[in-house]
Amino acid sequence: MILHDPNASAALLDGIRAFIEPAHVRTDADSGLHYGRDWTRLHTPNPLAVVLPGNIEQVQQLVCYANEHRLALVPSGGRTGLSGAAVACQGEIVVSMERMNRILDFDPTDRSVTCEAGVVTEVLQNFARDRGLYYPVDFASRGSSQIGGNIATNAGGIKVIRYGLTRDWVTGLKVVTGRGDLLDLNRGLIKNASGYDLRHLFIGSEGTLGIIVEATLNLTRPLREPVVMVLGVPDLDSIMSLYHIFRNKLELSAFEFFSELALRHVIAKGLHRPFEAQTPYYVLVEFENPDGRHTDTALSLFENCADQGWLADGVISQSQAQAQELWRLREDISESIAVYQPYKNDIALRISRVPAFLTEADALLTREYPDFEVLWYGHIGDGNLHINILKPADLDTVAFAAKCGTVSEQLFTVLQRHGGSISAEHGVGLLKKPYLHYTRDETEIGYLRAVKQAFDPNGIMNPGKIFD
Ligand code: 2HG
Ligand code: ZN
Repeated sequence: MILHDPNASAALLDGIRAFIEPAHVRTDADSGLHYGRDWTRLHTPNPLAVVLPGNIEQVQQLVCYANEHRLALVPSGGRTGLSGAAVACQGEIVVSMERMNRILDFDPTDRSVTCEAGVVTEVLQNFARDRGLYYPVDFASRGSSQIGGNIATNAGGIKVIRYGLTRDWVTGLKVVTGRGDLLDLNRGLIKNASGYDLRHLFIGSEGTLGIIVEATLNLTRPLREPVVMVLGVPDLDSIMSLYHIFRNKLELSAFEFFSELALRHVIAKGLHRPFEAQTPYYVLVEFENPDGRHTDTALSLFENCADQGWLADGVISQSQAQAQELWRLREDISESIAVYQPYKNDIALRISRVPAFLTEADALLTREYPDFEVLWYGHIGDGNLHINILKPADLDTVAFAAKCGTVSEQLFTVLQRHGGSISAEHGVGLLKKPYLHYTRDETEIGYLRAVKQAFDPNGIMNPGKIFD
């Protein structure tokens, strides 16, 4: 229970200023707005304060103080999340990791790097690249998202088909639990069969168990001369046929899709069509092609698929610059539609279930939203679909959210029947909380609550996120 008395807030914040420099305990409206929300825009930020600790000791002191005074804390990274997990709309204290942004250690033998939680993803990627290595967890918000936030949502992105999720790269974590204890989890070990691996509880915990303060991450060798193909596809079934055939013949580092309706939004922002033909769907395939060694295979796959009627047109990148341009057709979609306040779905299925689900979901959405613009895109090679429903200009936000909420129940009923998850990579946060039971049954949620209770007995860590 959070016992927050507004009249006492000034004194409480002064208490924090005793161990964190006053300049880093902010209460101005701009900071509240800036740090009090993520990329979702449904909730109005209303934090009590924004605190920017500079080291682990200050984080620990803050958590202990919050326990003593029953203050709610919202851990905050780059705030690029899409589920409202970093939103502070109930007088919480935002704990921004922004100042804890140092890369602390690099070991070429271990091929690992240790950094503070506030390191921006792209900074880490560049750090690895400068040492001839690669941090392969990648997504459009790489320029702002932070490692701590990535870990807290188990971020996925565009290379999962080859490299897995954030979870697969974390070999060590330092966390301050909701009790204020500092845990040093797994310490970079590859093998460690010494009981429960608490590191994995914190990965994807969305700030509800404690605060991630430091991480050790594996690096790998960079992709060798990656090549990108964009293919124009007539229907959803053909996408799956392409997936099978391309995956069997090439080692893919990405297999993404987007619809013509989605493409139109990035074209409107100034990008060029990949080729003249317009098809209902497009697939983006990426694979390594050192010395052009797989070009012939890719071209013959293209011919075969065209003969089968699975694709109508396509393009293959001739340079890294062109590959990046083609990537933008997919990566820029989310930002290009933000102005329409889309209702976002980020669902996951086993790949074998994707075709049947797609058919049912497509029929449902066409029936229920005949007048709404529904955009399909995502990491279909991972079984991860982003279904975005754009708000019609003449519909107010509340009515739109209500309608989308109703259809979500129907959509998630279908998803549940196919054994899917209501979130693949964006997390539950506030937005998907009402639907968690479609993915986790009550018994399992009971265990989640027990875990929360063990790490955060006073319920101060990001209360109201994932479940109540
Ligand atoms: C992406 O894959 C991001 O582009 C955002 O996960 C997805 O906008 C979305 O729904
Ligand atoms: Zn995504």
